[in-house]
Amino acid sequence: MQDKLEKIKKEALDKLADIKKLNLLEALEKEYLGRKGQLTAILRNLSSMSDEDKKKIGKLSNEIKVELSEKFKEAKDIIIGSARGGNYVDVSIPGQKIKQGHIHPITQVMGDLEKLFSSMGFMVLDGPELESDHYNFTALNIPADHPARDMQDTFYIDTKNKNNEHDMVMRTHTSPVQVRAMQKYGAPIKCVVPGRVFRNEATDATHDTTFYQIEGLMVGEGISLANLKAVLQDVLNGIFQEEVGMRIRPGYFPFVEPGLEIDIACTICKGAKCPACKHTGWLEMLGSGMIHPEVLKYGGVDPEKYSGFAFGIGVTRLAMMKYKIDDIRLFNSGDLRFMEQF
Ligand code: FA5
Repeated sequence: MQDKLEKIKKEALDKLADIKKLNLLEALEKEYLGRKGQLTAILRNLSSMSDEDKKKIGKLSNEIKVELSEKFKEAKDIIIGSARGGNYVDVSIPGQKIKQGHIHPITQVMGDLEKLFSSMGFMVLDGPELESDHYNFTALNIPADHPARDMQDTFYIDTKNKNNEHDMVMRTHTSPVQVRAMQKYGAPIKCVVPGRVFRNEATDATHDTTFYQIEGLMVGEGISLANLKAVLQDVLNGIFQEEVGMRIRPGYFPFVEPGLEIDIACTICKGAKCPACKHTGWLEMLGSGMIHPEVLKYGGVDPEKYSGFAFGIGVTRLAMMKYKIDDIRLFNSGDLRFMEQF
């Protein structure tokens, strides 16, 4: 019986190899696998066989049946495909839905900021994330032994300069590009610098180790804090699409004089006090001030002739306020349950 089965299989496959027409293929399939087909007849006869044969012959018959079915299907696909010029598409197969992503909420806010600043004539510039100690600190009036270095602890890279000092850092802010921009373009200048920054610090609802800032710089003759306030108020109103409460406090940054910290009214609790605003109703959003004469000099700009303001907005914090997110760490979490809401 085993030989008979192998013979049926060989015969079917030999005949199949010569078939080029669909009606002949269907007839052949019927001859072997149809209700009255040769293979079906053997399977139907299994009940009259011994237990041992039932097992052996039944298994082999089924294997041959599966193999022949597959070969018939392949041959059918080929015949149908070539009948339609080889471009056969089975429109009855359900389509595969492609999952569509979207822009990250921080990128959305950053794009809005760039548009707003561009509309006011600011250039959009870029700077390196891996920055030299010189641009990140020294050129911003923070020499090596200055205690202000402790305000922004960072990640030092394991390379050393010729004085055997670690001199490359993951930048702690976008401010290094202030000096780079002045050196490249001189004064007058109006630019913003969006980018990612890094700090070695303990995280909480409003602090992360990796976050985004946008630096702003406006240097010219007769620039004052009044210009700074007007630009920032316009941009914040533009981002939130409403009048935003802004609070200006004195703040210390060695690269500006005077220095300011600017808070916005908490959009999450509307002043009712929540963890996102550390129960104060306000959230610190940016540092700013009039550029220190030493920094202008590092940038090759004459402080006797020019003055300018600079600011560094915490864009991740701004995104928190815009989308009413009460923990900053969610933005970098990669958690799709969070991301898919935007
Ligand atoms: C600075 O980074 C200064 N470079 C800003 C500046 C620019 C001052 C130009 C003067 C002139 P500060 O460390 O305060 O300052 O950070 C600026 C903003 O970044 C903060 O107001 C806050 O919105 C955001 N920020 C600071 N640290 C974190 C953090 N760990 N996680 C998330 N956002 C932060």
